[in-house]
Amino acid sequence: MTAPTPMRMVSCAIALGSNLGDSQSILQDALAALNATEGIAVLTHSSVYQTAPVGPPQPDYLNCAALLQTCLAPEVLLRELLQVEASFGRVRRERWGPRLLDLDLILFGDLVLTTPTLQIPHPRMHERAFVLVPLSEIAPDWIEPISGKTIAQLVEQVDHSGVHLLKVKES
Ligand code: PH2
Ligand code: MG
Ligand code: MG
Repeated sequence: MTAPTPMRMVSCAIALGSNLGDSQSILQDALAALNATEGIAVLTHSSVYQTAPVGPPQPDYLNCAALLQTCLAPEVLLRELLQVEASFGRVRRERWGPRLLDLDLILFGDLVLTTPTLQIPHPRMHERAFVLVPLSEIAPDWIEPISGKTIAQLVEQVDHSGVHLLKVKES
């Protein structure tokens, strides 16, 4: 008899955003939906921030970040994230346009991966205060594997002026 293969658990970081509908409830409910997904556990999440939109003119966003633990492969995790987005009624229209829920995979352990459908680390994480500010709250010491810099170092390099703390995380 062979011993069962132990499940390999990986820590991941995701960014959540919403600028349509009741964004605060959508972010909270999305975290619950992810935690209820097989193979995904939500370890922690950041406070919620109100952020100026990057891209075409549109309403401000609410953004937060979360750390997940998963036994899913990156592409499978991405599919689950897209499924949760769809379950919140997201319809994909213009790039960077307004959305009910956006779930972006930012970091997957120390993996560096480029496929036609997925790039890890997220290719624009370094320039996005709306990703780095929430993430620095929950994972300041995580090393982004391409730059070799911590999230705390990366967040120092971006302009925070459009990012405002809205709802402090209750512990
Ligand atoms: N997401 C985008 C485009 N622009 N701007 C803010 N402030 N927050 C976002 O989450 C965001 C954005 C595309 O995913
Ligand atoms: Mg996004
Ligand atoms: Mg997205």
